[in-house]
Amino acid sequence: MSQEFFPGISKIAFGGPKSRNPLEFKHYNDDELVGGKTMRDHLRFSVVYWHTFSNPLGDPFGAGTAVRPWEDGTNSVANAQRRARMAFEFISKLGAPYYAFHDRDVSPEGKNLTESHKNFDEVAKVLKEEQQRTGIKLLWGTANLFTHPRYNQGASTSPNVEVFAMAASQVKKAMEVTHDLGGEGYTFWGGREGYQTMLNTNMKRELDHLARFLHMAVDYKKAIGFTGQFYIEPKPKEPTKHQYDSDAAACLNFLRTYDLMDHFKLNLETNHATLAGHEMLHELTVAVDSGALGSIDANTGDPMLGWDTDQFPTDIYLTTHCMRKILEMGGFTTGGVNFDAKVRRESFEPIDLFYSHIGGMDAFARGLKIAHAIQTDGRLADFVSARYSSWDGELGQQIESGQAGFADIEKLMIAKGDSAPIGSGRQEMLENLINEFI
Ligand code: XUL
Ligand code: CO
Repeated sequence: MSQEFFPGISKIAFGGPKSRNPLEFKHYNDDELVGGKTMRDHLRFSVVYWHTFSNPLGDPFGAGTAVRPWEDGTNSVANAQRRARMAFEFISKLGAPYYAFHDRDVSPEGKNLTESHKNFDEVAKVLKEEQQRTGIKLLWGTANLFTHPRYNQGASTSPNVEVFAMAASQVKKAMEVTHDLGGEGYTFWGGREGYQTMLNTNMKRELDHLARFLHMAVDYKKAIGFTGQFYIEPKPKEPTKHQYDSDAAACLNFLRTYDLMDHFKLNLETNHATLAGHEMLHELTVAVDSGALGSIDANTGDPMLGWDTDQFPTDIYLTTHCMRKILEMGGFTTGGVNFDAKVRRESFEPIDLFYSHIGGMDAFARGLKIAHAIQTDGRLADFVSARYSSWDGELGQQIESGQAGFADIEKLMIAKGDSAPIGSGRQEMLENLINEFI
């Protein structure tokens, strides 16, 4: 048989809430039904290739610390192929049904575009074999348009047209490979699609180019018959000072302005929401209200650190609120809970990859069960409807339907003299209600 990369670790089992084994799930029980649907189908967990398999765990002050015995230290195709075998052993043992990648995490950049394409094909062959062997599926693919020095001033928003053309060629290839691997989606994250200084920036021209780029992708999607969902992933900054896809509302505005709404949904990431000064719940609500929530990149920041630390989510309030919104929209269709999260530089052993994912999966499994219980209980939703119930009366209906104007309203209020007193917002009572379930 082939090499075993995680000897001594067997398939992670469900041990139940009383288990004290750190290599067992306490809450994630894939076949267990929650509201008539398995946890597996509700959560659609996905492991990211970049942080989990290709990240040496360096930081701006220090070298990579990751101990990864399967790496031979070269940037060769053979090393990338071995890494792919390792990745599938990990995902299988973890029991996640999906994974996600960038072109350059799975395969090395070549000395020119042809060689990069060839490297990608050679690794994709192994990915395909491993997908078939294990049944693990590709949640989404994407192209890395931010690491290579050519993208230092943007990819599709670069002031240089040939940089745009390189980015387009890279995306074309990444879409083809994603399609060939049966990917259920394709993500656009504009890591350098923004600016460092407005002094040198023609924002309108850059946004026009970004839109043209995405329209080209939509056309090419049709040309190759790829039916996966396109996602756009908001993030306000980092690496650039300002990124155009800064938050869910900015993305929706961009998509509507450029007639792209029908072709994209949002892939929302918690740490990006907080960088934008929003709670994840805010971002989820903005997306769900526009029928545009596609998938989530599950992680969290550290409240003491202001940057995108991409930590594994362990906060039950966070996972509960994520799952409340996902249940509210009727569940994922193409998307899933994708762990765009990395172990800390201090957690450098291979086994830490297991602990981190098990914790994230358990936190989301608990969030799912709690969110389902809150939904079934109904008191929270009832409170919110009751809070707006005055709008269900005659005046409210006239205003909402557009029948009443300022003059009619003023006449009414002159007759009444003043508005009726408004009830308490009951924030603390509702916080206590959530705590009943946690
Ligand atoms: C970066 C980030 C990306 C995207 C995919 O902050 O979240 O990894 O998810 O390009
Ligand atoms: Co992400």
